[in-house]
Amino acid sequence: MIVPSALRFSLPWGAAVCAALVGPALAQEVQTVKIAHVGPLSGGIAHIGKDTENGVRLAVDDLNAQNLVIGGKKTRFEIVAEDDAGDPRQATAVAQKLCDQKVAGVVGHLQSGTSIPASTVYFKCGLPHITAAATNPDLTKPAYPTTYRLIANDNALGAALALFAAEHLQLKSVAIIDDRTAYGQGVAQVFKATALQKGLKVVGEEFTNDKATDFMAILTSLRSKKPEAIFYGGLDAQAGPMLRQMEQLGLGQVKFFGGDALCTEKLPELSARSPALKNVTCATGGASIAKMAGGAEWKRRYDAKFPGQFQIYSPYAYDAAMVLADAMRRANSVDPKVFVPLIAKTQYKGVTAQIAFAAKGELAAPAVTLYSYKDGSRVPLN
Ligand code: ABU
Repeated sequence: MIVPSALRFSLPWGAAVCAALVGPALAQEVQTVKIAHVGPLSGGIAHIGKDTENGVRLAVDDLNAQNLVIGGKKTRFEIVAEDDAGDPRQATAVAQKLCDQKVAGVVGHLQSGTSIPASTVYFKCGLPHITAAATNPDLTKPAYPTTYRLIANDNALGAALALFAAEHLQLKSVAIIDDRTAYGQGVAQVFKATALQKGLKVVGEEFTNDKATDFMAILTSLRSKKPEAIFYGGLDAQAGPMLRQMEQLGLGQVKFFGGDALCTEKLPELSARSPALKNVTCATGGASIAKMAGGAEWKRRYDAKFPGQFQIYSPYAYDAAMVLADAMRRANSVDPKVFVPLIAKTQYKGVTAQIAFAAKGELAAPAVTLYSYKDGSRVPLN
């Protein structure tokens, strides 16, 4: 057959135009990927929950700016923000809802008491979750392939504080209070074990709960034991009033130690700017913003978007969302069944650190930072 020359040339040219103008739009169907954030958005530490949620919001915006194509589809990310109110039962209900909703991954939960029961729900439905804040070591004990932690755990936090008390401050006696939560009790036990190993005397132990506001009775009881320091395993919502009441009871010179959940930007306000704030040393499971490569620039962007809301773990929540998306990108799939096995093999340069996971989903090389408060602001000591 003889093809007329005009037609011979016009057909391929027409096809090329078609591919250039129409083809990519047709080929790149858009898919929406839901990443959930779960933490307490109500109750005493809603400000910490909001901070980590903000971290995920920033990550979702940054991911969308990258115009990722996964599995041949243009991929838009969306946040699903859920409130577990810091309550274990609400946390498992939310976890089941997210399984049913078929979100792709979860950043959360924020607390150990909520993360531990929720982790079993996620394991059963094959949904990955990465916590940016829950620190009880028990979270990773079952070695679920769906559970990851992006910060140091309480073994590191409690031990670092006890070593600081014994070796740096050369203290000889300490009293311990915890809030009976998985986190508070756990971090207090690690602190106590290391303190005893280092020769400190534990002169008194008391407990409270994570809703309490009046600590006069337990502080009065501890005052008679004359501790040089008090360790509190609990949240900033209790630590703030506790510091104020220590001052009122004449314990204003007693050193005060605590883990990450009280080591917030809001602690000065919660303590009504008590002079006892100057005695606080607290530990968080990661590097300070100043020590993160690109941390200052990230914080500038966060503050511009969420003024006055930074607390502790939003950069880790940001990286947790990025790690989930990175596994999807490497797997070329947004299906958890396909990309979950790749999370364990993560090598991701995040804002917070170079991220890789050790066995059971713990971070491979977590940092610990100690902080104190000067002139009403939190400042890193290392
Ligand atoms: N790690 C502080 C947040 C509270 C928790 O682990 O329960």
